[in-house]
Amino acid sequence: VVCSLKPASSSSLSLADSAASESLSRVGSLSQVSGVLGSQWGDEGKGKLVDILAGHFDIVARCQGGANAGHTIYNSEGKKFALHLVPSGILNEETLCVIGNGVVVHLPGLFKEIDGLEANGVSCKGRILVSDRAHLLFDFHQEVDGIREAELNKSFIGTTKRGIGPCYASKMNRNGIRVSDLRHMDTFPQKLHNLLADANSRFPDFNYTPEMLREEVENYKRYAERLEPFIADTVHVMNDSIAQKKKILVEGGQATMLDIDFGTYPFVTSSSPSAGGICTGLGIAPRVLGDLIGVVKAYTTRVGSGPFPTEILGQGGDLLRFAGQEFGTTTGRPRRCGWLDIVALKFCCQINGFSSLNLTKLDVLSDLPEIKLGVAYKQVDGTPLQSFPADLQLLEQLKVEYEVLPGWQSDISSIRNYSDLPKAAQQYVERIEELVGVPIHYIGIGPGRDALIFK
Ligand code: 2SA
Ligand code: GDP
Ligand code: MG
Repeated sequence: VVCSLKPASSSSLSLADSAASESLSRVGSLSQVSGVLGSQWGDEGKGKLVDILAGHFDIVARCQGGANAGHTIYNSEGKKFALHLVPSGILNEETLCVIGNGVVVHLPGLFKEIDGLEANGVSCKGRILVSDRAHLLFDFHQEVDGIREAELNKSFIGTTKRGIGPCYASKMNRNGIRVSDLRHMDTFPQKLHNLLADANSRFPDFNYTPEMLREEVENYKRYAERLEPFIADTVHVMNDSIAQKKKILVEGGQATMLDIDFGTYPFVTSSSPSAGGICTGLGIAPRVLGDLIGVVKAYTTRVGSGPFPTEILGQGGDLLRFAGQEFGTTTGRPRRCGWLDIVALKFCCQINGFSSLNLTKLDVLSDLPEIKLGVAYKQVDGTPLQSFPADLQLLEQLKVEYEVLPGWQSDISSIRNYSDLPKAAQQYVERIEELVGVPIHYIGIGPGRDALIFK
């Protein structure tokens, strides 16, 4: 039963002294190339951890996705920033932020984000590199995203309508346009015409006009000029930095359960948010990858359609949504809420080989008298499932077996040492570790920068 939950506060500021030395040794010992990846259906709080760790890394790099991502972070004064394309290392002045070849880049959106950061005192000049191999996401990709969703009618995916699927489709169709093409404005109009004519032939609701092409070419002449100082051969930058022993933190967007291969297809995004996407999206070798931290909410949320075995429908879900302020960072959509799904989490740990986990939003569960963990899946005939199934019909029908743990029913948001957490909260954390077989090294107890317990 979920009852009388309060909304989370965002009052935390800088790292508390008691936790500081512990945090420094833990964070300092992270591998030269480390990663922070989502291990549910997104919005686990990846941005917050990346922002906290950024000070210990020379580079923070995005490898996949685009402005569908919404990463919320707070600076030391408690000011809120919602990032979409710019990596969450941007608030740390010393960090170089790389947008890798695997990312799809909507230039007007990127410039708007940079302008917003600059207006709030965050200097971006010389601190952001955009891969010359990254694909450009045009306004028409966003329009097509909407048209496709409408065509799907009741089976719509629930995309962010940021044009992500259509842009990756252009990439795979091999008629996409890349950042490096902006350096050849003589051939750019023909390439864009081919792309728009292709969409025009496929979608009756898409009205391509010569005026549209003319306007967009003029826009992109200006964008090309503005982007020039940001453009880099980021594959070279990444590998050269590795050779120079610089430290790199990779920031995942979305999560493994939304992965084009491993997620609940077709209710997924169009990129690879799991570990494999790091190599393809940045051009770095698998052998250089070290620590990968899986970020997991103490419960589960999902935004958009698709199976969600541990979903809490009705009032229980509403209360969790209110307590956790579960609304999309990019679209503002209410997120569906449910219990922590251990079967899905184990599947994610397997695929990514996480070295540790960051359990986030433990504070949101603080008022519950009891908390459930989804520990096993059974088919309707009672046969247990060995792993997270591919079959969507099976996923919709299966029964989840729950373990019920006692709640702690006290405010934990100002606790900074693991041993000070109520016994029931420790029991919850340790039971998850035991079931999943991966240590939880970081525990989130609030949205602020210092609201992190190092275990
Ligand atoms: P898309 O737009 O093609 O990538 O959508 C496909 C599916 O992927 C989901 N998706 C996300 N899920 C959670 N968070 C995301 N980012 C935003 C946030 C979402 C928002 O941080 O809150 O604001 O609504 C994200 N991006 C993509 C999407 O819901 C579809 O299920
Ligand atoms: P991301 O996409 O994984 O970076 O996550 P989002 O930023 O979309 O959503 C996570 C939300 O939870 C943000 O509003 C964060 O500020 C907030 N958050 C992160 N960690 C915690 C935590 O431990 N407790 C609470 N209450 N909020 C958190
Ligand atoms: Mg998000």
